[in-house]
Amino acid sequence: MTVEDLGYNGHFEELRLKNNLEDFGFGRVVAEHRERYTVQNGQGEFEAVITGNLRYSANGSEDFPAVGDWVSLIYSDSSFAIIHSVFPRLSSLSRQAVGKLGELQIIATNIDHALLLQAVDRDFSVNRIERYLTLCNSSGIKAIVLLNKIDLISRKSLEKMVGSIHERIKQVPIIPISNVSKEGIEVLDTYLQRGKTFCLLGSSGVGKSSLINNLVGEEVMATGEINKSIDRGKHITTHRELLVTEKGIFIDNPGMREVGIANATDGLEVTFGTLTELSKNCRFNDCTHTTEIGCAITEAIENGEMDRSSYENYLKMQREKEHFESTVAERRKKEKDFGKMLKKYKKDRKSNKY
Ligand SMILES: Nc1nc2c(ncn2[C@@H]2O[C@H](COP(=O)(O)OP(=O)(O)OP(=O)(O)O)[C@@H](O)[C@H]2O)c(=O)[nH]1
Ligand SMILES: [Mg+2]
Ligand SMILES: [Zn+2]
Repeated sequence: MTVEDLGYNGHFEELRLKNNLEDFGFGRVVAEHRERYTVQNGQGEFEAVITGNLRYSANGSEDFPAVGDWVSLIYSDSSFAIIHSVFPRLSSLSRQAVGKLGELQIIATNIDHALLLQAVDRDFSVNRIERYLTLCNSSGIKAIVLLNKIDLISRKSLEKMVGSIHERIKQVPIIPISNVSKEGIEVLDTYLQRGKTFCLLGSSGVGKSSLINNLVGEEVMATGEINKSIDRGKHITTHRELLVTEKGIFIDNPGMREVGIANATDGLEVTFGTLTELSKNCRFNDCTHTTEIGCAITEAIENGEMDRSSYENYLKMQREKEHFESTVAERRKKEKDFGKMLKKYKKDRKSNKY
């Protein structure tokens, strides 16, 4: 395996030289288990931990290595290494960390394409596709929607589904596929490329790992059915894993139940392009598109020119984004106030007030 097969390219080489990292080894993070990382350098895999310096200088979870990252390494022996630094990321897919309001969780980094999977039998939701798209768009990651398990429904139902996505989502390829009949796989194949990174996203049981097996032609990933009533909350895939193949680099993920919007800078604007365009005609610059008179969006909905569910989905995510941002701002303020207090205390102590 070469580093190019792993996704290395001129851009990362430039970063490596610019940051004076010639004396270090380097590799890509292929798995993470609670701050222990598996790094592949083209020759083999290494178990790795981060330097104390990297840990203490980290401002948040986003400064820690994530699956997909290129990192510089200090080898300690043939199977262990220390991660010295994380290369600046080309892209990073993140969401609101589950149960930790105002915190980001990085899903994976340096992704070229996201493969957004939904199963047509019980998982289908255009709202959720828009949600995943927003995550992708806020990081400039191109997305492909894959409607899986089409062997389970009629042609007619499939056409209806594809139509309902097209009504709300433009400019994103939608490929109906089946891991059972293998339909659509050759269409997906045309998007794949050796050395490019594809991140598979979707709920548990939609067939992410099955698709990887199908593309690779062997059972490299565990797959299966989980009895929802007995094993609530379980996943077949339990951790993120980056897999290098002839057809491309695939990042398999455990199914997600929550896709919380975090810092969706531009993500919403891009996902809801029609709505954003329309909003330029609103009477007020700070229109919230809810109760204002002269709102071009509410007007377009009344006229049937704009999809109401899409608009409601937009508002919901916009609120989440604002909530995330205000929580972050509040925390920053607290930290700043604490810093000020500490400074004052030190000053007062110097002048012997205590
Ligand atoms: N009928 C049908 N079943 C499929 C298809 N693809 C996958 N399955 C089945 O769906 C179940 C779940 O597949 P997985 O590949 O494990 O799903 P996953 O998305 O990786 O799930 P997690 O790892 O839990 O996130 C398995 O029983 C697969 O055999 C398909 O195209 N058609
Ligand atoms: Mg899986
Ligand atoms: Zn408006």
